[in-house]
Amino acid sequence: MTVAGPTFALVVAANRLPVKRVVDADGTTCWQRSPGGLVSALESVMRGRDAAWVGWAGEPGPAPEPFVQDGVHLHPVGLSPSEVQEYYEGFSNQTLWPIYHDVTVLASFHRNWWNTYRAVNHRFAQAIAEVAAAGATVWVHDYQLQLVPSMVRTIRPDVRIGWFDHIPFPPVELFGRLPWRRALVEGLLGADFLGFQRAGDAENFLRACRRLLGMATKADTVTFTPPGGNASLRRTVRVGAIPISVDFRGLEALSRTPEVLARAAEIRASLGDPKVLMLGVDRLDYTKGIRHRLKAYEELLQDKTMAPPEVTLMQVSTPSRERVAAYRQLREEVEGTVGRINGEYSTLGSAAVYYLYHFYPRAEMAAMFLATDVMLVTPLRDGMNLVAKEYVACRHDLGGALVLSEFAGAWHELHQAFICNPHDIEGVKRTIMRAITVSEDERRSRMKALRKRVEDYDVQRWAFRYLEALAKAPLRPGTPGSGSGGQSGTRPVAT
Ligand code: GDG
Repeated sequence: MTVAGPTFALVVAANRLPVKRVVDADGTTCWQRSPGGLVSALESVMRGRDAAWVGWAGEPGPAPEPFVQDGVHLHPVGLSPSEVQEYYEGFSNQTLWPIYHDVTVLASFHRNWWNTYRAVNHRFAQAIAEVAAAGATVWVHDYQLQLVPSMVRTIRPDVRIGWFDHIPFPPVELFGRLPWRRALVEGLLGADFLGFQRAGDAENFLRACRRLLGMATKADTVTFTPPGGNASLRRTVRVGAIPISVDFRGLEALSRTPEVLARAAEIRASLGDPKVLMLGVDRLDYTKGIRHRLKAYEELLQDKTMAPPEVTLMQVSTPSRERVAAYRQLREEVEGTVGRINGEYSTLGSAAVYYLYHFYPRAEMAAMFLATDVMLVTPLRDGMNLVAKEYVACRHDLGGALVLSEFAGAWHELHQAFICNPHDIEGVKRTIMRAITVSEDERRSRMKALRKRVEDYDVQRWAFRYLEALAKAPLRPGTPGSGSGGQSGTRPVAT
């Protein structure tokens, strides 16, 4: 293979580049940092490294020329309109996303979507192979690119390959429904290390290897011979839970700025200085439990347990996947419910729900977090949920309370939150009331403990732990004799 352009020691690949193109009033275009959990997480990790990011620029059509933004080489992959529809909106978001989130809505299976998913994954693999330096580290992200690890390994056996799953990995009973389950598992097993948000996700993956493909697993490793390969190609892949986090110091510093502090006070004042301000911030996605949250709130208003202007709810819903029918339907339902609640319970000058279907700058988000008494994070299923950690990182005043679903990955670290099962509406109501009425001492000591966890384990630590695990795989970091060399002679560690 000829390598034409520059190459890099670290190559990150994700469906989307961390930027989007914006057109100014005078017609000039520029690239702006774009929203999303992955972008928030990786931004601080890539700055200052010899690194490239491979991804789709977000618009159908030929790939723009590679360019450099904030010191990172960005290498766009082009997708045609039909590929956007079949690979992204179709297979990724209407087949995999529902299956990986406990079939919160039904999944659709189409063979042409799968064929396009495979073709696009192959294009990503080729782009990665072009920009990876000899012996580079390649870090592939998320469910849209599950075939990329084995495709890269075929083209570039010299590189070290990791994959990180930002969303849950489903139980074998759900994963097994996919007609392409074998190809997906084999695609992932091209990696040296597979990282998941929760131990349960890693276990689900190992179970899929064993139960669906008859592979041998031992502790946190799976050993197998690649399809069509002979015994000499036998490989061992390690899996592990390395939960993602947030830029604690950056968020804390932002939320201490005089501008953000002043804006937080201004937000409260503009809402009529309620006694209790509650907040939800989510991509408008059916996995986030927005309907369940609104139902619990509506019942609390109905019961007369609370009423505006003393209490109000601000719901920020960031536009997401608007071309997928389930998302359009969700928007209609949420907006219908908000309209009904406001019609019934708002009074002149004080709304029961402030519903905001917008994307806000980071500083505005920090001000909203600071202004809030009770943060509602109630997903039905969520890989992690960065909003929960961001809220905690911004509360340097030890104010506020976090209501958190036990189905968010974040629950596994943030036990001092007010925990609820979003399906249990009575339970959600009780948890909200507890978060509102708990003593100040208890609320502050809970927030202190939450902040300690996120401060000790921030996004930089996450990236360090991930890259260390990738360098040592299939051995564990810290195992005597573990190195970052190839596979020969390495053995899985027993735990
Ligand atoms: C996936 C997994 C996992 C939202 N609205 C605005 C805004 N945001 C930011 C939040 C947060 C991010 O977007 C959303 O991250 P989440 O983690 O909540 O959710 P997903 O987008 O579903 O992310 C998830 C994540 O990947 C990372 O692994 O945690 O489980 O589903 O950072 O703050 N940011 C700004 N304005 C907004 O209006 N600036």
